[in-house]
Amino acid sequence: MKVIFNSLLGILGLSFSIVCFAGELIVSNVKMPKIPEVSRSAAIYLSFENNGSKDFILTGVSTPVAHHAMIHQSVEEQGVAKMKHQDSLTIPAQGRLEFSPGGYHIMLMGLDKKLMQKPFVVTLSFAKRDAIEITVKP
Ligand SMILES: [Cu+2]
Repeated sequence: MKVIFNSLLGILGLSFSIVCFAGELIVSNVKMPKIPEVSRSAAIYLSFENNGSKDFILTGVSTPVAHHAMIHQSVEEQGVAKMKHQDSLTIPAQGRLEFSPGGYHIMLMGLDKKLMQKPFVVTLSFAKRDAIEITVKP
């Protein structure tokens, strides 16, 4: 199984990561678009797939490479683009939740650019569940 997993990653070019949590929650398509040299903030996008019978409630994010990490939703109000902080988000049982440009994203602010030169860990916290760690490749 491990061999198959590794060879799949090879074929697909290591541009994403998959984490299985208790065989129920799958995190995939983890992406962080390139940011300008001077920028100290970045967005991360990913996909959640909940194959379990109970909701997962995402309650927070953290990473050692940023002073602040939070869950945001991009919205447009009266023609003005805004980002709204989300205290929690539900990944419904047998459902999906996509973080994508123009919608939900993990927002990193106050980046440490040195730490970001290598793959880094982002911890996702859930209500009543263990946290999981994903690896983001800059
Ligand atoms: Cu944001």
